[in-house]
Amino acid sequence: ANLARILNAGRLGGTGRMVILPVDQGFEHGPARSFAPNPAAYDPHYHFELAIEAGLNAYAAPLGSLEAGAATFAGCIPTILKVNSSNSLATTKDQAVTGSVSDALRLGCSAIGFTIYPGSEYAFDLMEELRDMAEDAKAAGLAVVVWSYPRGPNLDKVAETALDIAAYAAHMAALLGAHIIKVKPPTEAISLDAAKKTYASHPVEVGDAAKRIAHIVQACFNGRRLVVFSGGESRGADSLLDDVRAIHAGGGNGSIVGRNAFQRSKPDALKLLSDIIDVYLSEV
Ligand code: FBP
Repeated sequence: ANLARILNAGRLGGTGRMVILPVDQGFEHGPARSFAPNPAAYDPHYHFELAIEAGLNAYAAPLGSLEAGAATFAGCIPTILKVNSSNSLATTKDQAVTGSVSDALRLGCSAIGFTIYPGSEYAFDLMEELRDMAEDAKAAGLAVVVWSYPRGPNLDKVAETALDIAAYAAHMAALLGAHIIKVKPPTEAISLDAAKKTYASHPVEVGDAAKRIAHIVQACFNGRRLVVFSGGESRGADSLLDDVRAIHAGGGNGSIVGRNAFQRSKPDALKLLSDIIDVYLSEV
């Protein structure tokens, strides 16, 4: 029922597609780097309002942000409590548990959100933490959203988004029991150097952007799990919309767009989010 709340909300309600606003960048990257481009975004109420006015499916954020808006926006939009967090001052590719299933229930959330870093020295700990939290979340009827970001000593920036690595990370999130899997849009395939004694995949057809998305969907149980793709750093609307068209054409379930939304002025963000939703409402 909680997954259905997300799927049935907003302008995309009932289509199987979704657009989510994630605002954990203040934690992950720092406040000024995240919010200085649009200072209104220092206020967590701003993000609730933006997601609601844009007709999005859900708003995802860490504990403090959801608590700050709970009294005002209760029941106005499905929320996802991000229950682990990293920060840019840290020296390890790890995440601290910063929220709980009982916090999510107290705040009326529809889901918990959890980041894993396949490839990190801490990947197994993160997966075991996710296993425990997902069991509790599911027992309480909450959906589980997994941010699966390949990251670690053997993965450079190119490998982090490489198609075969991204598909592997997405598949592990599905195997860990995620209802919604979140990855970055995949770039070209790359099998890691055998000399490094790390992952070397079966060759994957690189294809165009839509074919790459289709391969990620295939890795998420052939479409039996929902998969959404992040927006990344703020950039021109045309480039972001090209990604969204490829996600739509490749059978992805939607977008989770943070910086490209809240770092723009509100009218510009509303226009861009509306254009993104229109893509998902169009015929493939
Ligand atoms: P964006 O649309 O801003 O990229 O948000 C998606 C997201 O996953 C956030 O939830 C998270 O804070 C951020 O990307 C992490 O980005 P990175 O670790 O690549 O800097």
